[in-house]
Amino acid sequence: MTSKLQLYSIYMSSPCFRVLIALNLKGLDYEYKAVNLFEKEQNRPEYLKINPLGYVPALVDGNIVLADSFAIILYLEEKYPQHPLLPCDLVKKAINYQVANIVCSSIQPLLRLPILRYIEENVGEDEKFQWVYKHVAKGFAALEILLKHHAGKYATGDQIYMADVFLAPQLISVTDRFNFGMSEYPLLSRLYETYKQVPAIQNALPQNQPDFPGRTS
Ligand SMILES: N[C@@H](CCC(=O)N[C@@H](CS)C(=O)NCC(=O)O)C(=O)O
Repeated sequence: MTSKLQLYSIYMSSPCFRVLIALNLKGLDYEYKAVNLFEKEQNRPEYLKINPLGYVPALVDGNIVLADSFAIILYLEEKYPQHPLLPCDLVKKAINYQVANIVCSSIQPLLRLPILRYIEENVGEDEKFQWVYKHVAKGFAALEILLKHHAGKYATGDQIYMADVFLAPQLISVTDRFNFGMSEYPLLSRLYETYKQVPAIQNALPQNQPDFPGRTS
């Protein structure tokens, strides 16, 4: 008997959001294991055995334990080939890696809660927002240029791929959390509107997760 996948996650994390979208697109059933970052559950010894870095998401698949959304999504792609998240075309595949990596190494890490809390407490609230806007604007401007020659209905064509899996949570989280204006990014704005209609993305939204505050089931 194969055991169900387990996803260690918190509702408000965009890296967790990425993995949820991938699981949904591939139609994989999973058990949601909430890790409360506000209670510092990520630093408890039992969680550090799963991810020694103390970050969510982490995925358990039988005796395989994996952390980091990029690694988890590539693993899911190879193990569960249904609904491919990477195109066959070499260039389009590389663009998918590039977009995913821009999001997960040049935008999202700069917006982590401990960093923003540090700036707010040691420098000021205005500076915190300036920091967010500066780094999001730099990343989005690059993505807007990069995707100009690749986008179709989705980021790299007419199918939803890994680039979208990383982009959708980033677009949704900066608009919801920081009220970031998208008017200078027409292509990303169009993708944002498209993503909001995709069931696999809707189901992965923070407010649809079992640990979202106020949810009873
Ligand atoms: N590169 C990692 C980043 C994961 C990450 O930043 N997780 C944050 C939540 S969004 C976290 O667990 N933070 C806990 C902490 O800062 O102690 C990935 O893509 O999975």
